[in-house]
Amino acid sequence: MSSLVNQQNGVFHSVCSLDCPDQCGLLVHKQEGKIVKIEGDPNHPVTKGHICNKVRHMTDRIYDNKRLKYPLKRVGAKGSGEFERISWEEAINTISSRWKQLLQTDGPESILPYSFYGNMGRLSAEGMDRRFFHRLGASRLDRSICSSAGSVGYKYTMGGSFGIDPEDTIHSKLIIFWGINAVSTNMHQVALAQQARKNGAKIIVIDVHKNQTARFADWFIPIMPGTDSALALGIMHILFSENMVNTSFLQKYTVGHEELREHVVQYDPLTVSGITGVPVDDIYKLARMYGTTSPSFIRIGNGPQHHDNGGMCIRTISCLPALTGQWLVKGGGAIKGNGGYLDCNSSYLQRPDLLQKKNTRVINMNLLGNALLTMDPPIKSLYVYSTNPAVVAPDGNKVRKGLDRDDLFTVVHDLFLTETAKYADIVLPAASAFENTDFYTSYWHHYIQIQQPVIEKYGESKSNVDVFRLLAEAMGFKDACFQESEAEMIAGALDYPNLDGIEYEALVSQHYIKAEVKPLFPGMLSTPSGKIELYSEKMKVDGYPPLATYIPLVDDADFPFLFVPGPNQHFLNSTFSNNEKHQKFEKELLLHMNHEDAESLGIEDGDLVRVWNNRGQCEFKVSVGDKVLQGVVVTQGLWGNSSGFHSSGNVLVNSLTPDRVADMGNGATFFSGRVQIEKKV
Ligand SMILES: Nc1nc2c(c(=O)[nH]1)N[C@H]1C(S)=C(S)[C@@H](COP(=O)(O)OP(=O)(O)OC[C@H]3O[C@@H](n4cnc5c(=O)[nH]c(N)nc54)[C@H](O)[C@@H]3O)O[C@H]1N2
Ligand SMILES: Nc1nc2c(c(=O)[nH]1)N[C@H]1C(S)=C(S)[C@@H](COP(=O)(O)OP(=O)(O)OC[C@H]3O[C@@H](n4cnc5c(=O)[nH]c(N)nc54)[C@H](O)[C@@H]3O)O[C@H]1N2
Ligand code: SF4
Ligand SMILES: [Mo]
Repeated sequence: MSSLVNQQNGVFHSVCSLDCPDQCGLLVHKQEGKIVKIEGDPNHPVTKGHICNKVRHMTDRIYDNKRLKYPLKRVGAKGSGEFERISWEEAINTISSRWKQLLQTDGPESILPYSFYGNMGRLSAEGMDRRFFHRLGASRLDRSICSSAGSVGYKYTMGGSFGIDPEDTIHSKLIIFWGINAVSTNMHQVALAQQARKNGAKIIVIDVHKNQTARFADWFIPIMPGTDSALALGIMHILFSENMVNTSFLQKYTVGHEELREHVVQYDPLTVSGITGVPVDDIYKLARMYGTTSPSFIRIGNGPQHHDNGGMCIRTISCLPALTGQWLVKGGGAIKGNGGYLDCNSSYLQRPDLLQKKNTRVINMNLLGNALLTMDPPIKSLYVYSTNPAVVAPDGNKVRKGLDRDDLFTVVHDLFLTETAKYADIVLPAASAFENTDFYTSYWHHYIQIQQPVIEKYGESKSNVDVFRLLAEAMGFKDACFQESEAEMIAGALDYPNLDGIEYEALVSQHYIKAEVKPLFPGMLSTPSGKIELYSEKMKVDGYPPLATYIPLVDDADFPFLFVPGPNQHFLNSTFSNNEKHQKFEKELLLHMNHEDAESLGIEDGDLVRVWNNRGQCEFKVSVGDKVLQGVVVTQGLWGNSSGFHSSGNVLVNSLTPDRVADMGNGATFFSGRVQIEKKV
């Protein structure tokens, strides 16, 4: 195939491929075939030339000498990392012959694809791969590790992933970052908030950790993990009892406000304070600020939904803007996720028809350990791409034990020899996003963007699309869809009512195009009633309380601390955790602990501690202070054990996290685990 890469030196338009809401427009500088600099595209309407430090130093990752250049086969024990170079031909032959054999002996459902959004490109993440696995009839994966609990919860209230246009939030007068570490994870929302602040807006952060975002706020409200729905219900209690609700909005656009008014009587500030740890006076102050400031905007993060009660929690928070009628005010309302606006023609892209209506089993990605260890009939082959489950999936010891199974034939396609790849039989080198053609749809702003290859593929690496084309050919799949070019796939995916008027050629010449977004109100939501459902009959049918309700976390175990291991600033989940520069930026992994707790355990700042529960144990350096409430400990970042710093013990935080499934959407409960701690001697 002739190269599509522009051979010239120069500056090329690009887009950040990482799983980050901001989806920045980039300018990539190339000299003599190599990327020499990555900067923000100043003309991008939302990201405006500013990018994070991670991606400003992305060239270090692209040309990291640890990057995989050619296919490998395993020669040592699983997990040992001993591999030998092989050709692509041998790699594809090994995989396809093994799979053909499995089709005969165990059937296609013995093969499990396992992927996530390591590259957000729609073709890379849910294009040729889906076509291939549908045609194969493999087990299907429920990709529920990130935001599915909250998405389902939000949908019960609002009908789908639709919030306000973030560009409007410069008009907000009150901005609440609720369980989102936006300074690290959504920096352009912070930039917009900063602009709003110049016009007099106040910024509140509600979090379990006094992190960068909390320190940026005008007012930080610390809360006990998993109790946010109680706080939201307490706010509703005061809004109703002090008559700060917008009755005409409630009557016109909502269902169930009378039932809700009666229901929230039980969530009086004293009761709520006892649950949340937020002082009574602060609950009043917060409710009154929210009830009297307009426009008010809530940016709902991932924190509250990575809990046992995460779906209900987001369902509850998302009721708030309706009570004060904020959805009608420019800059008022909420954003949980905006993915619904940029839906594309996924039937075309993914071809579910190739399944031929076979009802193949669906496996929850959060239960990978269980699936590998106990599923009957068993999974005999695992194909991992664009994710690193040995580090990021919950109950990591179980996951790694599953990956260690001798009779499991594992293929991993990645840019690096990740902790997961070390368990593979065959490792395939992946091209970086800058080496591929793809299109990108943000789940926060309303722009759709295109990536065209800037550089030649590194070594012998290949894109996801190319690998699935090869596998389709080797498996003898003759369907025309496996021959389609990237341009054809993109054009087909864009053929969708949502994206009316957005064409492939236009994207190529303009780089980013804003989808035409109809205002949510006045209009019909996609809830059963077409209105905001404060009372949801559908929830009742689905077995949930129809009104927003505080449901305590599951009793995880009799250990004293709730363990909240979130992401950090300079990694993107586990991406960059293996790149030296990013490790240096991040310095080290700390366990944040309240000074009262530390004192009672005889632990001092800087001590090494052993942290354990019945799932596993880790070793961390402690930071003692006032950044977390008593009974809560927090770490940041999905580090690998080979990250090379102070601790010689295990630092894979997911060794400690539960693989219990959240209340909705089969979601993850990373932040609902309990641990015990002792000073290491
Ligand atoms: N720099 C960087 N950016 C990223 C990522 C990254 O790894 N690094 N990851 C990307 C991805 S995939 C995602 S999903 C997003 C996630 O980004 P966010 O939406 O910011 O989610 P988290 O960082 O998981 O958690 C947000 C905050 O919730 C807090 N929290 C935990 N439990 C609770 C609770 O019960 N109540 C409240 N109020 N707060 C709680 C945590 O302390 C944390 O500060 O970021 C994306 N962007
Ligand atoms: N303890 C704890 N665990 C968590 C979280 C947490 O907050 N706390 N967050 C959870 C969340 S929200 C998420 S979204 C998940 C994310 O977890 P993952 O989806 O596993 O994200 P990454 O760790 O960034 O791994 C992505 C991998 O994809 C590879 N990759 C990148 N581009 C391509 C490509 O084009 N092709 C192929 N084949 N590979 C590519 C990268 O090199 C990298 O190894 O982690 C979850 N795990
Ligand atoms: S990771 Fe997020 S903030 Fe950083 S460049 Fe990519 S989209 Fe922008
Ligand atoms: Mo995520």
